[in-house]
Amino acid sequence: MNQQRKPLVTHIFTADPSAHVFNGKIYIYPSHDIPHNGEDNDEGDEYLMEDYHVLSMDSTESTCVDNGEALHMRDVKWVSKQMWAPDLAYTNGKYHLIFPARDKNGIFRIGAAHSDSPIGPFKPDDDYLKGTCSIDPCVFVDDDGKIYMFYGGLWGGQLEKWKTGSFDPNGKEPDPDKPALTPYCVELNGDCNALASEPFHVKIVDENGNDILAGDEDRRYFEGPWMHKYNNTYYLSYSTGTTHYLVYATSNSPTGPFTFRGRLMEPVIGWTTHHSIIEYEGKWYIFYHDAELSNGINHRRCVKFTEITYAPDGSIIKIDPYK
Ligand code: FUB
Repeated sequence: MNQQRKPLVTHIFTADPSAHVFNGKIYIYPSHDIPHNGEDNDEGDEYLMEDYHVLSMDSTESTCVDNGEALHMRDVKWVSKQMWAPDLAYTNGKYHLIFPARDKNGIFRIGAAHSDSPIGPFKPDDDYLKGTCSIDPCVFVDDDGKIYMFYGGLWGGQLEKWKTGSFDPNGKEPDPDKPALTPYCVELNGDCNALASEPFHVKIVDENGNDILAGDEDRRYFEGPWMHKYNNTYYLSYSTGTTHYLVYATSNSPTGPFTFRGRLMEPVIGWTTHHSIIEYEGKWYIFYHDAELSNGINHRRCVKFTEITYAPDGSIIKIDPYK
C-alpha cells in the first residue's frame, strides 16, 4: 500500500522524525507531542513532550508500527521538561538515542540513552553530554567511522543565547546585516556518551562565498539540521523557521564550509518544519511532519514521508508537500 504523504500514525501526535535503516527495516525516532490547550509562544512552551516512542516500517509500503514508550522523562535524572527532537546513532554494536531537553536550570542540553535494540528501551546517562547546549541533534556517522553531531535552534532552542560562549538569557540574534548563526558541529566518542572535540559553528555561504546573513530569512539557519551523503557530497539541510522552508547546502567535507543550494520543501501546515533524509533500497526519502491531523494546531503534529529525487547536478528536486 502507498503510505506516502499520509500521517504514519494517528493514535498519537508525532513530530521531528529522524529516520534510519537497520537490517532492511525503517525506524523513525520522532518527538511525541502532547495535546493541551495552552497558548503558543516564541519560546516554544507549547511543545511539552515527555517521552519517546520508536516507530518502524518493514518497508516503504508497510503500515507503520508504534513500538511503545522507549524512554520517559521520569527516568532521566538531569531533565526538567521538554524532551524535543531526538536522533539515533548506531555505533560499537549499540543504539544511542540522542535527545535534547531542558535541564534543571531550564537550559536546553543534549543527552544520550543507550540500548541493544533499535526500538529500546533506552537507558539514559546520569547527566547530559558535557559541553552541549540548545536542541535538534542530528548524528551522522561517516564512512570512515567518525561520528559528527550537528545541533542548535533559535528562539525556543536558545541558540542565540550562547553567542558569547556561555549562557546569556538576554542573548539576541545577530543584526540583519551580520552573518547568521549556524548549527554547531562536534565529534562524539565511539560510545556516544561524551564529546570528542570542541563544538564549532559550521560555515554556510552563498554562491559567491559570502556568509548567509541573519536578515536573509529565506536562507538563514533556524533549526532542525540533517546531514546525508549523496554521491560523495555532504548535504546539510535545515529549517528556515520564520519563513517555514526546508533548504539545503552542500560541501565536499562533513564539516563544511557548506554552499547554499536551494529550497528542498515548501512550507507545511503548522509553524514548524523538520525533516530527515534516508536511502532505502536505492531510492531516497524525506521524512517530515505537518499539523494536518489536528487541522493546524502547531503542537499536534504528525510524521509523514515522501520520495525525493536528484537532478544530474546533484540538486534536489523541490517538494511541494500537497501537490
Ligand atoms: O518539536 C519541538 C521543536 O519544534 C523542534 O525541536 C523543532 O525542530 C521544531 O520542530
